[in-house]
Amino acid sequence: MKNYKDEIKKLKNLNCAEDDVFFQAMEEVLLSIEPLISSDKKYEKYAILERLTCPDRVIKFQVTWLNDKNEVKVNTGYRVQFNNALGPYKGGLRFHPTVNEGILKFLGFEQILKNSLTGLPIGGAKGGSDFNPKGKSDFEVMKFCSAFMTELHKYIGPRIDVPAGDIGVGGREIGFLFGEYKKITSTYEGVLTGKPFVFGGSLMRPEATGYGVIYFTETMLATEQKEDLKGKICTVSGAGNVALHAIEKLFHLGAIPVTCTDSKGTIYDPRGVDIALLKELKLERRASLEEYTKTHESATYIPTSEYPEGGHAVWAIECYAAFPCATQNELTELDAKTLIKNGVIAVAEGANMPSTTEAINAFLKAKICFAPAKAANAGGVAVSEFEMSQNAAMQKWTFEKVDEKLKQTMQQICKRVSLTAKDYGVEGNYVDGANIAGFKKVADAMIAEGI
Ligand code: NDP
Ligand code: 2IT
Repeated sequence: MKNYKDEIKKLKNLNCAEDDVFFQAMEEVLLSIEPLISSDKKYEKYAILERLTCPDRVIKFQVTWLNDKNEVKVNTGYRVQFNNALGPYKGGLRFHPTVNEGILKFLGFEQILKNSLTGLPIGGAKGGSDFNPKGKSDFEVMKFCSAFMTELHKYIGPRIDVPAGDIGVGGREIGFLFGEYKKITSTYEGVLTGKPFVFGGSLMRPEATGYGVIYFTETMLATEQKEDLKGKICTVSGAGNVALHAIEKLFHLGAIPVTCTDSKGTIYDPRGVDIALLKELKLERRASLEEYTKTHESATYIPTSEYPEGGHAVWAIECYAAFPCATQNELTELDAKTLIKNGVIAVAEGANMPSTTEAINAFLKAKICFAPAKAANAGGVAVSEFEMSQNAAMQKWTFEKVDEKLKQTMQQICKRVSLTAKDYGVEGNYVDGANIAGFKKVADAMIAEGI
């Protein structure tokens, strides 16, 4: 390859790589894998970079549904089937007003390498819609999900593409989507994961991503010979599925998680976040975090609008370990510098790409133990694959069995990432380790499968 950096610029200009967040995710990977690409001509010969940075296909469709006032509403639906070298396309669906093709390409691209790191037979995909579930009645969400599946069902199947949840898509939405798929196809099969337990869901899938992040962090801290989380102050962003369960597992280990956030503000509760109240507010009532302080005078609520441009209140709180679990680019360079100044030891990403490129570089330069999303949050998709296995075999595993397998998976990912970093001369750099290990497996499969 003549000039690697020029080649990256060229990839940015391909029509399949037009979006900022997608390029951010892609550039990080391409820079990490340079030593591998330069050392073996086969990747260039088989045009792996060009093939891996362009989705196999992008499906885009109209979703038309009726709201409770019988008004016609129109949204856009997507499924980005990125790469199936290792197994059926696999990845979540996001329902959020910001969803567009670029965001789903970034998420789908990350998913390929994340799924590869799990060691399980799953390819990478992502989908969703610009539909906003907030403020909608259950019947409106149901009608939207039915309309969405009317189109999506043509492209998915248990051996083809298996969607799951992500932001705005939890057990309720997966249930409605599954019901519609079943009705249209007259089949009862594991075409979606994250299903409620009563009809084919796996125990522990709701907990898996958050618990997995903490299992990964424990292993990383031990590998890097740092103190464990017991008794340590931790900060967490987000108040959804991933954040809630990361907070829960931190409590199990004797840590003290003191924050959570939603799109409107941050809660800082120095006594430790009240997990029961958080579940009630966010899972049952879908309410704003502002309500937390009504019953908890010890806590402070800081509205997002009150914090200076370029920084976030949650990352200004002193902590041993920080866990960004809300959304992409929510932790900036300014936030990273504040965390470092305040003595943070570890940062583990529960959300997908929550740290900006500049923030990651600051962490790496300061030798913070930094666990990138594609390694740290792979527990969710790993348990999704366990759900696929259970469905295919018509079995139900116990909570303990799934938890043990999740723990082992996270430990194995951590070990593999850390060893790969060492092998490539970047010991302690889990970003490069994850990118190289994830890429190598997919690329080698693509070469073996021919063009
Ligand atoms: P949820 O929808 O359950 O929760 C999302 C949380 O993030 C909410 O607290 C929400 O606030 C907040 N949030 C969403 N968008 C924004 C935004 N633009 N600005 C500020 N806050 C925002 O989603 P999950 O917990 O499932 O997902 C969180 C992250 O984890 C995402 O990056 C997702 O891709 C990633 N992830 C999820 C997995 C899973 O299994 N669910 C697996 C691996 C990664 P509000 O309540 O106000 O909307
Ligand atoms: O980003 C992710 O890994 C997810 N949203 C979960 C994907 C899955 O298929 O369980």
